[in-house]
Amino acid sequence: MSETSIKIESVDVLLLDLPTIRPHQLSVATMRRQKLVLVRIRASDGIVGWGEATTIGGLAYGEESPESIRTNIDTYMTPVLVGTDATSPNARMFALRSHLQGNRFALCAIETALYDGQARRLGVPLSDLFGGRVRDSLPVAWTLASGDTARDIAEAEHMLDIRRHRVFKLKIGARDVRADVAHVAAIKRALGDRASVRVDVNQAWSETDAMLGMGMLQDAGVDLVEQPIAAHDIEGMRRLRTMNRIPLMADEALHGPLDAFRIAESRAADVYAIKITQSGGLRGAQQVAAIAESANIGLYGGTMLEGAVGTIASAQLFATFPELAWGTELFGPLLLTEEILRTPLQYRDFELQLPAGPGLGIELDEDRLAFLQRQQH
Ligand code: MUC
Ligand code: MG
Repeated sequence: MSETSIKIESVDVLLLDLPTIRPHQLSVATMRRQKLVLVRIRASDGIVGWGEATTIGGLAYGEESPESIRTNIDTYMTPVLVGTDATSPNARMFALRSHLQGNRFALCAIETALYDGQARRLGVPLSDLFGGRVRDSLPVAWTLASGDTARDIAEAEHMLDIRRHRVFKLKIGARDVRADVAHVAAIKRALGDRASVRVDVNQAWSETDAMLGMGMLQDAGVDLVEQPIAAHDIEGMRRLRTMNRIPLMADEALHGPLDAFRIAESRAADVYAIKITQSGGLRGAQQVAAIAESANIGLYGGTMLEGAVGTIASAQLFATFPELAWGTELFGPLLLTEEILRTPLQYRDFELQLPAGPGLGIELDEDRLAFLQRQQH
């Protein structure tokens, strides 16, 4: 192993609390704002790498909050990183993992920033460090989550008109099963074959709710049901999968390669929602994809509603997957009212276009970041 003289000089965590374009209702939280967690790593050769550890609804979705991520990075991770070789993300992540348990989101942000820096140093897109792209753009679903059927239909029609999305994921589980299914069925009836309609229950159903709901959703023409029951209930997911014909996608149940292996072994899902944060980083997510591919499980590129950094980091990795049958939902930046890039991400013809430049291929507007941070105080 060759040590270079290029060292990590600083690791900064920036929290950025931004309004959403409309309330975003999930069974676990209603989001009116999103708190981005950005990580910036500077190296002694002047290269700066960026990563993101954004989560949903404080502690409502996962066991790391924006504030705990910042504290844990500042207190326990930065001291392990500063002064060490900036050019080997693998060596750095190995060293970090031998100092701590868990903290998948924080580790993802650090790993992404190290890979971004190293790819910029080498002058290649980040995807090249994961074997290279098989596609230059990715289909992107949109989540209809206003909580109002007519408003959701109008929003979907608008997205179809402007050719931004033709796959819609509906957030359900907060209401009674029959009321939720009626809402979904009305949207599917209005959109017909012009769109794929899917639902995300975010673990809200019991197994009996799910037995009833999945049958009715299939009859309504819905294409996919995401995480209908509790994430830990792999046996219940296996039973639901065998008793229903509508495909079942694992989301919260997937915390990286070990879960991917366990769920594949139990045949408890048809599709995996791969998220780089939930997988503990890009390499973990690549391993989840490899397990899914070997087990004939379909892939879907998931999001934690990150801003531009986490979104494009995910896109750089997902673009290297040979099979991505269910597309992605990398729309996070479109849910926010503020732009933090010098050139916004390009969404057109129902797809997110991957940038060609080195590293993540984006340039953060640091003046804008500073302005938005000042506004919060
Ligand atoms: C989730 O559970 O999938 C992804 C899209 C969205 O609207 O919410 C997230 C979280
Ligand atoms: Mg989900």
